[in-house]
Amino acid sequence: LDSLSGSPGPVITAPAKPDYGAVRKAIEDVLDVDGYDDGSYGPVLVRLAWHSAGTYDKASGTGGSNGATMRFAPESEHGANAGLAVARNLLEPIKAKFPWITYADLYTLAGVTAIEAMGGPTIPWAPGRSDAPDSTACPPDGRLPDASLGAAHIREIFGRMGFNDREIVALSGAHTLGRCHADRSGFLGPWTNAPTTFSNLYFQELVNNKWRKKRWSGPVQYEDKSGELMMLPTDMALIWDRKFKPVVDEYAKDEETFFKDFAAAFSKLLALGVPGQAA
Ligand code: DDH
Repeated sequence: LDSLSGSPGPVITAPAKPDYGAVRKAIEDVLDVDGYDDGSYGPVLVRLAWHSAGTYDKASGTGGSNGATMRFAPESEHGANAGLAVARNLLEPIKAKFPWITYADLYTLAGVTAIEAMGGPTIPWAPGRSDAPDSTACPPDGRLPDASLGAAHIREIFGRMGFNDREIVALSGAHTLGRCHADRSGFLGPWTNAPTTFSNLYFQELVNNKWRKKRWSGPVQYEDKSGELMMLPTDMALIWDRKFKPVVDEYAKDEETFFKDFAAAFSKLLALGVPGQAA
């Protein structure tokens, strides 16, 4: 189109065989940084992938990772996305080095690469996303879950994307990674004592630890006896709901099944609304 209109816009030609392995390697190389959180950008990259995809609405086919609309306001400024500029900015030099990859593919591939690098399962991932040119396709605010609510809200949010109870619990296991930041979400602290290792520890903590309301001036959250570990109200909903709870128990005992189910559910999440990858 540029040549037709006569304007010398940038022309980015995809290589004959795009080397996604090289992109993965570049992502791995920026993960570990002493002094950032628990020493890894892995968790925040996983959150970026999830928030870019978790806006999907099955009924209308809107939202989802295709388009990488989180680059634009208003989506970049949605409350749920506070702090994710850290992850997007981290990926900018990689986008500059591999200009043929779309932001939408890069954001999702970064989440997959981070999970695998942190010891998680192999996540089936395929390219094919394109980048929206502007904010027109940004989803409305409110499509991502509200941590202060309960099981009905969780089912409504994930049901809209097309997930069942078992998939919801599996996906929630991502909270084995990372932490809450007071200046991003208002909540504070990690869910596990190994927040840069992908494992079933989150489920073990939910089931085997004792949780009580934290006494503080912040939003309602739960803490264990040590005061070091936390759970959100939506995390507690997984053990308070009689349909979610047996799945939590199962994953707490059986990490292999959790890994298998998580890989399938996370892969499905990243494929929602992507042309040719419809779940
Ligand atoms: Fe989450 N999450 N998440 N989450 N999430 C937060 C952090 C991280 C909810 C709320 C929060 C998923 C589901 C839910 C990750 C991955 C996933 C924080 C803290 C809040 C709040 C943000 C901050 O302060 O920095 C709620 C509510 C739900 C829900 O299901 C009801 C899912 C499905 C995933 C996924 O990846 C599949 C990760 C990783 C983090 C840690 C980020 C970090 O910087 O560390």
